[in-house]
Amino acid sequence: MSEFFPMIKKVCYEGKQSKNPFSFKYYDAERIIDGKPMKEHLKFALSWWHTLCAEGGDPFGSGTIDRTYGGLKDPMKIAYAKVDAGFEFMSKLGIEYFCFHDADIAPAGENFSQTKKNFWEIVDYIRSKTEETNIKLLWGTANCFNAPRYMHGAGTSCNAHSFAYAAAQIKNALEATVKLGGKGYVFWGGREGYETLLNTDMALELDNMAKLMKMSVEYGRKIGFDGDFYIEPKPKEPTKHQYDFDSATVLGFLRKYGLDKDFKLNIEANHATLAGHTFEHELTVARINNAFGSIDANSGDPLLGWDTDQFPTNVYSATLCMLEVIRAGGFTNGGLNFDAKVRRGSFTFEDIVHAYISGMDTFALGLIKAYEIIEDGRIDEFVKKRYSSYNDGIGKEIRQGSASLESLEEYILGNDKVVMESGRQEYLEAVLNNIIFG
Ligand code: XUL
Ligand code: CO
Repeated sequence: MSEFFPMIKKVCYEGKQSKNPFSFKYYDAERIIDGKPMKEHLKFALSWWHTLCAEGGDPFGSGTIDRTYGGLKDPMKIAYAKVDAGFEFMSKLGIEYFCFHDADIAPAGENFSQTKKNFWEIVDYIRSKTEETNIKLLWGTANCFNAPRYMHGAGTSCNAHSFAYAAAQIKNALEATVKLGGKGYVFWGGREGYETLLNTDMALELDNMAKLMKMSVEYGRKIGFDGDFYIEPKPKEPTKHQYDFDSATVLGFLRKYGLDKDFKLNIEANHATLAGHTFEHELTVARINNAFGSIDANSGDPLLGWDTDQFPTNVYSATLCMLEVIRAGGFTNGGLNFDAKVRRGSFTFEDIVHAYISGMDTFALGLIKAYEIIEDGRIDEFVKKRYSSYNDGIGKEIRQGSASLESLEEYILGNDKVVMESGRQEYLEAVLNNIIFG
């Protein structure tokens, strides 16, 4: 079997003073933080599609990255090579999880039954690899957005035949998720939205999407899937309006259709940016609604308005993200999937190694700094104090639900001078800097 990443043996933690590019500076997998090794706090996962398949094409140019694994021509041989390369890479970096779309792991055949055969042949091969290693599936999904049959959507298509095809794909992807021991199954509505309301029956489309999700839950539970279903919010791209716009929109949808018991959210950093939110906003909305599930860790570019899926290197953002993860009680079935790809000009296998090391170190630092914020206590203490007027008196009555408009008017008639306090944003930002750089 060929070695695809000969530049590395095992990537180890060497500490921040190390200049070895093939070492972790902050990610020390076994270091115990708050009773758990770092690797369990972070649960890093490799994204099959970007890491093993992405060829660097963009709207203005074709691929720059050779993903033929040594010039292979037969798509099935390439699919096998991806498994070998993926497992070699994960073993060398100490990554214990991966995520896939059905379409990334095996090529489509001439008809559905051939596609299915190809898919299961590779799933079996992946399974043999998971048995030889400690690498597991984090989540699986079906790609119901690429093929022309999904031009009008999949679950929200105007064409029932497209809907049925998506259902058939999801059935197999779910079975594979179970077979590979995955505890998550993602719905990302890649074409679930509309371009113009002039040709769209929004009510029917949303009802149908919910039906597809219900069928998936029913089938998943029947075949022994006891993990979480996730929706991954994204506001635009590819359609002008995506139904899964952001966390709040998705929560409304899940509740309307009674799907909120089985579904949680898979929050992606750059999707939050595209929705006009911060990453931590989306995570907070998920957490306070008990819907925090998993994370697609990447970043966008503030100067570009599309989904650039870059590797995350922003320590501020990773810190605020990990603070939310800790507040949510940590990952259970979810983890940190690097839904990120190297830039078009970074076309060598070595670039993938640098990208993952940098992403993993960024989140390791984020985890360390998030715990420092908690231990420091200044920020939490400030927030607690900021709302202390709700601890007693009229505030307590409001909080407990015993106040009414009449009782509050009565109160105001006797106390109409409202004393205000500063929100101290600049002070809190200085505290954050002090902790991150201190
Ligand atoms: C697309 C995206 C997907 C999902 C899974 O923007 O993020 O790769 O993570 O379909
Ligand atoms: Co994603």
